Amino acid sequence: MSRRLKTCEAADWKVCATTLGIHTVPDTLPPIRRAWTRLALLLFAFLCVLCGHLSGAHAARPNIVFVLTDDFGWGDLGSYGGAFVPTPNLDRMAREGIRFTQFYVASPICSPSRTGCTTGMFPARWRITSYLQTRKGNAACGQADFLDPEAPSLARLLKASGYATAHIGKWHMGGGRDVTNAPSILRYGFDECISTWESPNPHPDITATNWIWSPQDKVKRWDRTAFFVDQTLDFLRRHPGQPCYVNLWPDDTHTPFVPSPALKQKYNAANNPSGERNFQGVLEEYDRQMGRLLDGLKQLGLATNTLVVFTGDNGPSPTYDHRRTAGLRGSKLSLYEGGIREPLLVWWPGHAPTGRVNERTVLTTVDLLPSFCQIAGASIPGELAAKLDGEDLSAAFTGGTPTRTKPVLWEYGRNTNSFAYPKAPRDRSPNVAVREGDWKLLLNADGSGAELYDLAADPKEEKDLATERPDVTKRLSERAVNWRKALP
Ligand SMILES: [Ca+2]
Repeated sequence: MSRRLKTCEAADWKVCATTLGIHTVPDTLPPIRRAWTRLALLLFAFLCVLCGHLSGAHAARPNIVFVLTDDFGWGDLGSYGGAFVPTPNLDRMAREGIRFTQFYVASPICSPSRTGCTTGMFPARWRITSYLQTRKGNAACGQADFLDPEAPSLARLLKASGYATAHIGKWHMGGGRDVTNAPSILRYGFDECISTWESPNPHPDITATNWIWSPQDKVKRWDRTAFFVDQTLDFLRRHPGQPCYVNLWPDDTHTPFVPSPALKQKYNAANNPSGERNFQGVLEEYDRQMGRLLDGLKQLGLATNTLVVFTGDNGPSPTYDHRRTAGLRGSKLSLYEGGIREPLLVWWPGHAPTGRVNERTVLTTVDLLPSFCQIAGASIPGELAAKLDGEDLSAAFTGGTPTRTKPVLWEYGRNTNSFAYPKAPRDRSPNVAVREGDWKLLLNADGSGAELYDLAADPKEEKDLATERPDVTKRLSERAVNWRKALP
């Protein structure tokens, strides 16, 4: 009966009456009793739906589609000043929703960044501080081979509250290369999954070989995001009357850049998997697919009850002379802003205001778990809530400008042998950082090499204030070093 009632909350009262079994009242009952039973079910269905509307339950359980783009740049989007190619679809998303300018990911590289999205915790707490690779490589980095399936999981919490859940796209929190014992993605709270070679669940149509892509793949590299968008829309179509949570995590715009033959010709691109012309073709197609996603939601009648959140997992590589970071210092693999500050677009017609730019709220991917749970009406057990590094800033998704109360902390890499990146000296950061208010401090794990920046005045991190403001430097250094010492 409880499953039937949940369906009732999301359906109109006629559907609800059907769900409750109005058409299956036994014919063996006397006619009078049959009529009274049907009338009672109709009345009950009407009251169920009325109560759902009055309590806000109907509107409070939207679908959530979380788009995590691979290796994306602040300067890739037109709405953030990018000029590589027109990005009309993602710019439309910004015009029809909210664009954030102070959004951060949990790490400047895939695996720990994704761990932050999944767990609502700083990824170093789960011993993931770089990209997950071979077992030998992971050991050299002092990190785990995969995300502990006992770690908190956003999808698991949403599933427990009645959501249908799917992971579609790159995973990179375990599996691939010689790590053959990583738990299935389904262990992390997903009903369904489709993934790439860096996962325990590679889809055969995109993994003909044990590598990012192959010419033998049934779905070609340049059609892969379209494939993931199709799968996302299909999942939503197959779950009418049930709220859905979908990780749509494409592996564009990660190298190798392999545009379609037509786009390769349009941009006169050579066979250069990291070339700018190749990137232009990939970005144009990626933007087109994001438009297909939004249009598909409208065609399914789901646009006003689906929250779409678009961002990237870490900064770009290559940066093409920092045009892809819009001049921010750093890149992928760096704790300077170019590695961790990402575009964030929130599209939720009828709920999020149009054309809003939020320049005040400092939001991070570890805040997504508590914020999405709040929006979905999913409860977080108290013991788990106390462990989270993120906080509920869901008011920002409907146009508010909440102020965070917790600092943001990062660790990237555990030793200098494994982390001699990026190669450009000016982009290579210390490996621990903290942001508190407008201050950002970076330093080495042993407390040396502190650099202090006032991001409100100096977002490009050009003027180190560590010696000018010893009070702030001392306070934040102690905070960051003590945090680092407490990590497993
Ligand atoms: Ca990435």
